[in-house]
Amino acid sequence: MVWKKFLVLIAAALGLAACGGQKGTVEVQVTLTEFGIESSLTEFEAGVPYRLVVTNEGAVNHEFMIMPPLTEDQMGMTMDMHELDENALAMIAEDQLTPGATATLEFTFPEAAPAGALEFSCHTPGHYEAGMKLPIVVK
Ligand SMILES: [Cu+2]
Repeated sequence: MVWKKFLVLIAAALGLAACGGQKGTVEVQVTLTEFGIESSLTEFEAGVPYRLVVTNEGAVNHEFMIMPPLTEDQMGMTMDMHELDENALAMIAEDQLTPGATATLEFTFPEAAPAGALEFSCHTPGHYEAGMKLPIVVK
């Protein structure tokens, strides 16, 4: 009798653990085009795991970055790609986002970011200036 009860408890605990892992991740659909970025979510919560499913619906390669907006000074000049990568919180490289491709990025924002602090962007030369940026907020 007692033994049976114990087994039921174990099964319940395992079931909860399995659910917890699944339930926590929030899926977000992001679409890249010439020249814009759309996202099913632009308000995020720090500490919540997100699965960003990024699709390139355009006709040329794009890349996807989560990083602070460029200043006007930075925008005028050709940015050093290495410098850009260092500023990015997360990114999907251009070779994974060829036309028609979908790439997935698992990302958890470590801390809150007020309006104007972060955006989704594409820094393939010329694309950012052409409009490939989308402001986001992290609460
Ligand atoms: Cu682009």
